[in-house]
Amino acid sequence: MAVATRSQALQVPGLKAEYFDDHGLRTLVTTRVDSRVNFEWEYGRPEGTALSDGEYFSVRWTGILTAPVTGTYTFTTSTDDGVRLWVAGQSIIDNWTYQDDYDPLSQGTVSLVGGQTYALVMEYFEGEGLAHAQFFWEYPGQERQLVPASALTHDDGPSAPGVPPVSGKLSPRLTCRADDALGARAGRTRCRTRMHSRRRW
Ligand SMILES: [Ca+2]
Ligand SMILES: [Ca+2]
Repeated sequence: MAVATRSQALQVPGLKAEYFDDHGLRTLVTTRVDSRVNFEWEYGRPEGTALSDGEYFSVRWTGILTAPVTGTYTFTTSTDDGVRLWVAGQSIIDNWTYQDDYDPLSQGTVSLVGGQTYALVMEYFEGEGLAHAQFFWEYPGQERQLVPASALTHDDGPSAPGVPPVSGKLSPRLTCRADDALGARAGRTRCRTRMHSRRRW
């Protein structure tokens, strides 16, 4: 697959962020710029958006990632609930499922060249209850950190080339229950999933 190496000419800081008022990336209600992905929404509605509430929404971040060094990059997402990540057109993380509260990390690796820029797409959905989304990287000489705003830009245009097609398909609705001790104690519903986070090393 072609690696998207980009010109700097039309790039502006931050990621293009599209917020959808459903958990399948269909009903776009707000488009804005997010400098990076580091959100703890808890039970609330994401501030600054037209989402109806903090349940059943989704987000697509698109932009351009600048690689500081040459080497193997490990990308890690921490999300409640589902997440998909593409870098340079490659699927790095595909965990479009309801996340276990205690195991929200998804991970994947890709080799990048220092000084080059790469197309980036991160998609996320929230089902019910708590919600958060964070995006980390690590690479030779750099321990895991949030991907900083300084590494993220996007094209100031109607669409970002290199974005892979989005199916919008969601796994069958899984059973949510509040009858386990922890969920009851926390006053919240937990969603059980039979799938575990997929890790690719
Ligand atoms: Ca919620
Ligand atoms: Ca949730």
